[in-house]
Amino acid sequence: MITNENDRSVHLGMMSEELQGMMEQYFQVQCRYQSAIREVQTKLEILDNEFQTMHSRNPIHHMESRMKSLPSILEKLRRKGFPVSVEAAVRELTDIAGVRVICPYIDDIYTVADLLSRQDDVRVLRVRDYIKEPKPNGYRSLHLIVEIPVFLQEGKQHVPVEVQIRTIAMDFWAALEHELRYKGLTEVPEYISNGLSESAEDIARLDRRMQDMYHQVEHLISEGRLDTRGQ
Ligand code: 0O2
Repeated sequence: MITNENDRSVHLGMMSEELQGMMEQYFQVQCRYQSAIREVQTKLEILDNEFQTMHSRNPIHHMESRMKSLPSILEKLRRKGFPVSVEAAVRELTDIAGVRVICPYIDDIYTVADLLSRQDDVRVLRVRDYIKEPKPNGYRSLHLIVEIPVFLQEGKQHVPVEVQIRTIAMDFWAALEHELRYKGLTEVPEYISNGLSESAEDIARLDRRMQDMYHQVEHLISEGRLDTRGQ
């Protein structure tokens, strides 16, 4: 992983003054993306609270958010063949603002996605279901690109936010896989990539098992065969 700004500017073939200029431009547009993250997180918190009131449990375990760094934005623009500028980033990229939602169970992922998508000021631009169709390396998550209105002094702006929704188990795998990938390895030995995709399968099995046990417990409670008075 490239961490030093100077290294990054060399990597991008850019003079540091040029990068500095872009940093200033990026700073100008950051506010709308940060506000969009807050809007999405607030919507999700409200949905989670309401769900808890109705069903006595939370479909969201926790949330994280991040703004894509400028060097990683510029790298992505170059990789995709777009002009390398802040204007192009705002025009072409939909993952400058990101919210990650971690859920206890697989069903919760689809519940959260559905409740968010149904809000009339949320426009779903794209859905990628890497749970139904995992990536070849085993990566699983539901990705939504949503666009939401943000009210700023200059007027209403429609801002895209990438929402990644996954279980605790999927998040565990993705975090460790990400760490391994960013060790700077140019090529991962086959037995490691096989190990990663096998671990992803193990984790998917575990997720399904936990989900089944949850349904069984719910069933027992609904039939009055489990005592919940201790709650
Ligand atoms: P970061 O640090 O999260 O910003 P592209 O960049 O074109 O490959 P695309 O098509 O825009 O990506 O979106 P995609 O593949 O639906 O999702 C990209 C994001 O999902 C990544 O962002 C990661 O956060 C996550 N992701 C996708 N595939 C993997 C994977 O195999 N392993 C892990 N750990 N995460 C993954 P960034 O920009 O790569 O990174």
